[in-house]
Amino acid sequence: MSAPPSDSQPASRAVPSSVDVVVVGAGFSGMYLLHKLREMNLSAVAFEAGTDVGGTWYWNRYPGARVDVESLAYSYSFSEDLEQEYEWQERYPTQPEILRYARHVADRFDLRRDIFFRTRVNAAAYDEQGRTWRVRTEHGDAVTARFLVMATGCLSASKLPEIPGLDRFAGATYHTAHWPHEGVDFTGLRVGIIGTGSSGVQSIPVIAEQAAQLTVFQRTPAYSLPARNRRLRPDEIAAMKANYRAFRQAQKESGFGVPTPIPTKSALEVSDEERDATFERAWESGSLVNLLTAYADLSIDQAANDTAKRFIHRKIHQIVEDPRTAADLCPEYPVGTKRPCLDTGYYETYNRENVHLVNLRRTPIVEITERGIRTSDQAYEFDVIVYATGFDAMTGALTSVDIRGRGGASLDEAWSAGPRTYLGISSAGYPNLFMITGPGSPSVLSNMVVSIEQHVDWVTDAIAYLDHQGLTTIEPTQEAEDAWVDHVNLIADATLYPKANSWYMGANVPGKPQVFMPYAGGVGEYRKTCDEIAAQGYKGFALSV
Ligand code: NA7
Repeated sequence: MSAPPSDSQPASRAVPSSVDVVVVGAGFSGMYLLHKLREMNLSAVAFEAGTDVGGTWYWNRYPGARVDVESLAYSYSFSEDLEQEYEWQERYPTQPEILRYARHVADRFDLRRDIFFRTRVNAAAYDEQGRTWRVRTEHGDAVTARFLVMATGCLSASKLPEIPGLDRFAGATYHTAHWPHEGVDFTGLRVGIIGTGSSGVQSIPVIAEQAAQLTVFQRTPAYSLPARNRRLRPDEIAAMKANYRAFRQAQKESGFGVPTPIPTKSALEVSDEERDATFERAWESGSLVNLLTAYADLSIDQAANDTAKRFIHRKIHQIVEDPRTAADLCPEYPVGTKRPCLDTGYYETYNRENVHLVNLRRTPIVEITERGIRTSDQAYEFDVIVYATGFDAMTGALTSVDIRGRGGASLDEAWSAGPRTYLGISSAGYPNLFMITGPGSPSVLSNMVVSIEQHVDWVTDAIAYLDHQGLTTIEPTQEAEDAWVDHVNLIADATLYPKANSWYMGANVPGKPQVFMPYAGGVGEYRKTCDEIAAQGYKGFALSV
């Protein structure tokens, strides 16, 4: 696997022996945290495995990588100056444009001086006597902190497929989440790609334009909508900037962190013509949220959801010329229960002569060989294999650090039957440990920047509250945590989400317990709950002096 080269970052400085807060990760969460902690006059350091800021947008440099939330909405709201002065170029910015934004924020707020790059955190142990966390890095440094915040992101621990012979292939291999910084030239090459989630769906059309041949190995098809990306017009940027405060408020109160009208109608109560026209508008709009919120019951009623499924199947059959390929591209699970994708020319790509789809449901991969990939019916030869096989999502980055709470209890072991948190922010037995957008919070079911800002604000408010009250620790009670886990499950079970084998459920990692990890009750409702808990003196948490 080709490793990304290092591209920047300051020379060696000594890691301080003690700070108020250790932050793990310098993506959008870690950056905003550092900024807020500084404003509170708290000392903090962040450790980051990459050579620069950006998190997800630092690592995922595969061709065609874009965000699926519009730039003017997928941006920080904490600084009005930043909001007003920053110039987004595209409706759905590319990875380089988002990384440029992250770097701009790091420069603007001088964040890098508190970040140690090229530094993974290996372990963190709670010292019950000292009421501090002892955090160890891969370089052997240790730092003591009153608070530990895991700003490690939901999609950071990348995952290779469990296929025999992975090391045998003689050609080049790349994982979409560890793309070489200098890019890859596929010109004239025979390329095999495994995986058709967002990373596959976005990269396949771009790779197909360069490669001599592209063979796509698909286990589960994705539902994908055309992004209809374009350059932003000056008038729409100006209109948003004039209205930003109201827009940000609407984001906070919305279901997905993207303001949309709340649907009231059932998909089953309208005529076929009306429904088709509604879905057509959503398809034309290039917005996932417009599709997912077209009717009130799409996420909870199978028959309602089937109407959206049939609409998208029809679209796929209209676009893809070969009927068998089109049928193979049509998903069967309910729309929206696995992360839907936004694409640029994805289905059209299958009309190219140099692109071939292999349906792994029919002919599974048997092994990787020295020359390529062997399925149950054929051996394929490649110069390059691309793994677009995703992540150990939501928990992988948390449990890959050896976190030990009270009595030396391992977080990894405590979560062996699935993650258990209170609000997706904290876990019983782990005082003063916070997670940003952890499992049990809306996280990946939302515009991540909105959820990140909410969690960072809530966590820093909690720290300020403790300091103001002369308290030292905060930790959820077991009862509050159990009740929250039950609540998260109850909401998930009222939806169609558990009907798909998705990474939301942990289903993509063999052996991972299958529980629905994000909170599906919506960003606005969730925020209200968090605010009420704080207003009631952090109800459900044990606070101690
Ligand atoms: P995803 O969405 O987890 O997609 C990974 C893809 O790789 C998916 O199609 C998987 O099929 C496939 N996969 C994984 N393991 C295998 C094996 N062993 N054999 C064949 N195919 C396999 O990751 P992405 O990086 O595309 O996107 C992650 C998120 O980033 C996305 O949801 C957006 O939120 C942004 P499966 O579905 O498991 O059958």
